[in-house]
Amino acid sequence: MIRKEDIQKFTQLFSCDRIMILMHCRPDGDTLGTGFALKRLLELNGKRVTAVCNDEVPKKLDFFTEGKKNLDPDFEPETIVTVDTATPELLGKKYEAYANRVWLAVDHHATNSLYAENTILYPDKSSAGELLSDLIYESGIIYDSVVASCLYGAISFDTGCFRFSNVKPETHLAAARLLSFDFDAAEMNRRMFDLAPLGQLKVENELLQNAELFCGGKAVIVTLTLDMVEKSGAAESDFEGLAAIARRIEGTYVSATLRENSDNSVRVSLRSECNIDVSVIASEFGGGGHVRASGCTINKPVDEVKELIMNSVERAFEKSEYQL
Ligand SMILES: [Mn+2]
Repeated sequence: MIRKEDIQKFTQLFSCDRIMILMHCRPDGDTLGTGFALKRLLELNGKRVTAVCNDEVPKKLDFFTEGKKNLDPDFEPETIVTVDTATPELLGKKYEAYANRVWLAVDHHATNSLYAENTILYPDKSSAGELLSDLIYESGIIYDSVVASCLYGAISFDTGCFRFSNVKPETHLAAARLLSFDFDAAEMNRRMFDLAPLGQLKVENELLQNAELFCGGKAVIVTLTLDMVEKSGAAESDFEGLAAIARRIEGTYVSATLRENSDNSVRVSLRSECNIDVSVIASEFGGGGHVRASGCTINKPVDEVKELIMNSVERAFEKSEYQL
């Protein structure tokens, strides 16, 4: 259920104009799907809308943007909205400066720093897509199959195709409503979860070759170096879903996926399949996220980062009576 005051805030957006929708950097399916669903919905209501993002749209997600790679503003906005973006930093260098002008944030991250003038925040929702879908439904606003397909894609992305523990009965109810519109959900899921360039599949294979178990086999760490990316011939953006690979290893409860960036920092993605809260580990290094999925960026060489993360995960296991 959506709170009354949030419905009010949301419907107030329809009396605004020249709206800029900001999505988080390194865009994923949730921020893109939610952003473009909202763009379409506002346009159906006669608004001028521009949807922007600091980084390029990954090829496998460009069906959300009708093939558009670079999302730059079309005009100077009057009203600014963010979707799926917990902190100003996540807007990226180009758009960080807009953070103090955000009128509305629509988000599902418990770590949202409340930087916006108004925040519609539901940490129980699987995705920003599910939240926006509920907002639209409970506001009684008419929408079309484009809005529905974008929202469905957003929910599917953040739930790993409805397989993660963030899926609730309400998630399926929202998806069911969206599926009553005419769009090809199966093809969308195939693009997001099955298809990959050969170069990427080869790198994923290599990633498993360097997998290292620790904490007595209960945790695993894998590393993607710049060298591996270069040799693969695949695009940078092809490697967004890597965190899903290590967590498949049987017997492990926590996984860490390290990715070397070109500025010598290392992006760390953490996943937990037990009661260990990986957002605590990520926040030790200035990051954040969810209990079972979080991340941080560390400005140190990859070997040092590996040791830091392994120590931190080990401490987390020592502290908690972990259970599935
Ligand atoms: Mn999300």
